[in-house]
Amino acid sequence: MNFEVLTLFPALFPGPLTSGVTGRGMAAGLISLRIHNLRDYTHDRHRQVDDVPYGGGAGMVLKPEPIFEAVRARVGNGPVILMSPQGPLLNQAVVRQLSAHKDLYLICGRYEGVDERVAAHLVDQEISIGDYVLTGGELPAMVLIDAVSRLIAGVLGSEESPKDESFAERLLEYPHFTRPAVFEGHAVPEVLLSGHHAQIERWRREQAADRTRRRRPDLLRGEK
Ligand code: 4HQ
Repeated sequence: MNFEVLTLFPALFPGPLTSGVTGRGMAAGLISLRIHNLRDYTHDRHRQVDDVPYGGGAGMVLKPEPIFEAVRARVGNGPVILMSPQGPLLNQAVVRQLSAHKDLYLICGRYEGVDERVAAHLVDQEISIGDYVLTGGELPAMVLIDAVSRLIAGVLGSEESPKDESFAERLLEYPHFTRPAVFEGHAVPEVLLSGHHAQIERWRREQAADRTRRRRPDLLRGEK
């Protein structure tokens, strides 16, 4: 899987992606990142990537030309994604769909946003990582890269590999415990020490269902 990232802050990458599972995946050649500085796609003396908004108002808007040029210079034909709070929320179903592509193009905006003609005429999908306002699309792009990367074959070790992703998309996880069996007077649930695999399975299924009902009823209604 190859991620092509368009950004005004290339130094932010690969950043946290070099650590842990994603770092290993990159070192193994299972994941690659290519970072493109949008300023390299300007042609004027000042290498201007932004301009004042038509109609007035505060802040600057990213100009369309460098973004169109950077995307049109692309090699693969994977979808072009704009990280934006205007898009549908990223969830595990979207992550799974994205993981089927060989290349993804991720546009990271800054300032007040990106000229609307980018979203309207260049981008295949807008994706938001949540209903809050960040200073740029780089952290959202890293979130997307992280979530997609762990679904690429070989990136997770066989031990870590999630057996049933469809299950994971509809329910919260059951609680996990490790040693010691009693910590500061708090004991691990008996059943987990019993070695009775069928009972453990059942307990975990019940716990996952209970927690989801209590904490995230929206998941059970299929809203996500
Ligand atoms: N942005 N999910 C980039 C976000 C955001 C989000 C705000 C995107 C600033 C320029 N992106 N603009 N939430 O907050 O994806």
